[in-house]
Amino acid sequence: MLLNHLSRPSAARHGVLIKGEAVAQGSHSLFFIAEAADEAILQAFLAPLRQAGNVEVTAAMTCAAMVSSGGCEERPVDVSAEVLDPADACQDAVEAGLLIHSVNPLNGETSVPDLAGGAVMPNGRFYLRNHFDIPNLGGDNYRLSIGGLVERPLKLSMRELHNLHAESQVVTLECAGNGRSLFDPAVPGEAWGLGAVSTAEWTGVRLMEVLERAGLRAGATELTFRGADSGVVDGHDAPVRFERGLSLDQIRETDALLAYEMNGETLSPPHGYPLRLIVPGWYAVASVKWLTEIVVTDQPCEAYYQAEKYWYHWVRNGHDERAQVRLMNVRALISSPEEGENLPRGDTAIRGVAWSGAGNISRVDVSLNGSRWREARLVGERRRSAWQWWELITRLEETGPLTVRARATDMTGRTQPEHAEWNRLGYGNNSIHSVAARVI
Ligand SMILES: Nc1nc2c(c(=O)[nH]1)N[C@H]1C(S)=C(S)[C@@H](COP(=O)(O)O)O[C@H]1N2
Ligand SMILES: [Mo]
Repeated sequence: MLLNHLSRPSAARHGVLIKGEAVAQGSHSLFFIAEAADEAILQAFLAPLRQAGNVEVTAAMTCAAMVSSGGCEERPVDVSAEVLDPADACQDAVEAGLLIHSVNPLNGETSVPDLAGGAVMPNGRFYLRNHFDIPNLGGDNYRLSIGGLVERPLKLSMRELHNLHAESQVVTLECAGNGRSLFDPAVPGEAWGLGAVSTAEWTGVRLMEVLERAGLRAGATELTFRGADSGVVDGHDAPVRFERGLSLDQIRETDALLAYEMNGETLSPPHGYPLRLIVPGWYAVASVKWLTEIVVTDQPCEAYYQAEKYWYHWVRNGHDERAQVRLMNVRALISSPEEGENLPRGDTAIRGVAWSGAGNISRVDVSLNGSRWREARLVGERRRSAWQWWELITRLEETGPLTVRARATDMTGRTQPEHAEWNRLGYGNNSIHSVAARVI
């Protein structure tokens, strides 16, 4: 009851705008930033919570600091010059409207109704997924080093990278854990709702171009990408770096980019400043941020986030089966109506986005209250690695509950399951999205 009361539509009905929220792990506290015309409105809205526990209201700035410290309790933070202050980074994310899951590392998702809008997400509302502290790299001293099985090891400054031919690509990034909280039974890991996905236009240099400059030596088949971030993980005494690998074939197939701009702005520190990898079509774990080093080898990468995480572990007929997490599954999300929304009778537009790592979207079908699937109209440009807008105009004749479901199919014929297959670490959940609204 209280959670429903705290939902954004319910808050809006009370004249309260919720701008961000956080739950401190291990302590039964909920923090959020809310805006209302005056404090009395806010206090009235909070009354049901006061019956269940303690409520404290403080001015917004202080409140943002509380949101930040709330997530920091368990891990002491050493704020050195080389990492971003977690409280500042969190405050920015809260103010931009991200739903904060944890503060250190900073993780926050885009709110699904916010997906409605332009072809790309504004940078501030682009979800954030970090495993460790956010490196605060200086652009002037930065060098990208390329070594291993190459003819000419390189150390490229940002100026040198900017002097190479620039390319722009609109690419959707989705966290492999997006939708994890909807798996039943529950799985460990960041409990993402459905908003760990966003789209941006990325500008930078084609990775192949840089590799050609370095010159690949005979036998070179694999690359390791090193991020500047590191930290302690379960089962390892020494801190591990964030590192991922790709084969040369995978790089050629995906046309990976070394990006320094996001939607025309210099990459921000939380999104990987000054340089990140963008691997179109792959779950975003492949798109290493704060990229400082590329090592060319003849051996597949065995780093922690390659070998121990980002594997599907299915349990099939009592046996474990595994496969590496790679291309994004096909998926549609409904951005309008939003959960719990009241729609007037008459004409309405059902809208959302759809994407797939394996190919363009060929169709999106919508079903209302379990009726037959009806094909939605695909809106805007078809881009290979970016989400596709879709819309269905329909007439709502009867009042009462309205369940909206949307299902995408891609050019390779892949479509969405009713329930995605459960796996131990909760990756790739592309179950058909369902939204419960009401016609009034
Ligand atoms: N260096 C580094 N790169 C990283 C990560 C990270 O923690 N460190 N997280 C990865 C994961 S799991 C995701 S989903 C995306 C998130 O990118 P974003 O924060 O720009 O949305 O970055 C990927 N690249
Ligand atoms: Mo992710």
